[in-house]
Amino acid sequence: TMSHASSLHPQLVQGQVGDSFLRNVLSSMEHVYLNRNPTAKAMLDLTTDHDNQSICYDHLAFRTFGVDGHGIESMSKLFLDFGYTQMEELTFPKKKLRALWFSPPPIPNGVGGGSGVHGPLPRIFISELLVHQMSRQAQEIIHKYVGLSGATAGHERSALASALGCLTWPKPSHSEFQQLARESEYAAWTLVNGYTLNHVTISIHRLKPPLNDINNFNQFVEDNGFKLNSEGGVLKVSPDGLLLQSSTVADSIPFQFSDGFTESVPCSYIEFAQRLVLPQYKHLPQHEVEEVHRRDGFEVGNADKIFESTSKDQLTRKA
Ligand code: OOG
Ligand code: NI
Repeated sequence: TMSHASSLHPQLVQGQVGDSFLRNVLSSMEHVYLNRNPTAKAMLDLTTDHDNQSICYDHLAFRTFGVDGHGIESMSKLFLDFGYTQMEELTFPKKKLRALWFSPPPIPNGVGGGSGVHGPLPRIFISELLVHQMSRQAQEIIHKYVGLSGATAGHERSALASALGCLTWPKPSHSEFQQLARESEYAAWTLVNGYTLNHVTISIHRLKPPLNDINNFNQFVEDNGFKLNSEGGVLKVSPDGLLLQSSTVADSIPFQFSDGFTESVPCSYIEFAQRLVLPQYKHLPQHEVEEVHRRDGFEVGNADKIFESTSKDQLTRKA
């Protein structure tokens, strides 16, 4: 079958038109995210204030239900259409999740020149719940909402929903939310947040000193009164020692369930990533080091703990 990307005009995919459209979509997603998540907004503002800093996003992340076209592919389509490349798979058997990440198109379109979504195009991390591995009860709830969404092809409108900040399915009842949360907090999160941005990640190594060191940055976050996800330790380090990540604990937002009950539910968080220079480029003078010389990709062990940024344990944790 013909790939989706090839059906678009090459100039749209690789030229100014496509680049500017994609950035407009990302900007709307970011707008929804910043309006709902005061911690993320404050951290971006504080980082920008530091020496008139321009910020680069390392990656953006989304969550999905892996069933009937509503999984990773429902969200990845947009990015593949605009020149992204699918990269490695990550699996999380205990959490019943899998993820794929997508690499941005090569320069010049990837560069941007501005800050945030107007800077270098970010990597994209999309995960999905392995719905068929859930209990029958949980599967029934998920199939109900995904089915209602499917009736109006909601999975083909994931980017639109994300940019608008709305769900592609009706609001669930409080008991359905709780039922899912008992089995998988990821499932419950996805039921009430849908395709909205799960987090954006600030590229720490691209900041000015001293905040270009993630330990200094973590201190900066805590000095400003924000709580970091402490699961497995605040700093998550890949086995090769080259990918360092940390994240805040998600903000919460009041959610009105279909039965009229209103309760606050976890929303989104902000992540920080420092990618160190690969051993084969260690000799390069610092001013010649570019993103391609650094550790790329993601790490299962780090990601497994970062997922916990929206968990009840982390949200209710005292200091
Ligand atoms: C994604 C957690 C993993 C990373 O950078 O490894 C992650 C999520 O919470 O949906 O963000
Ligand atoms: Ni992330």
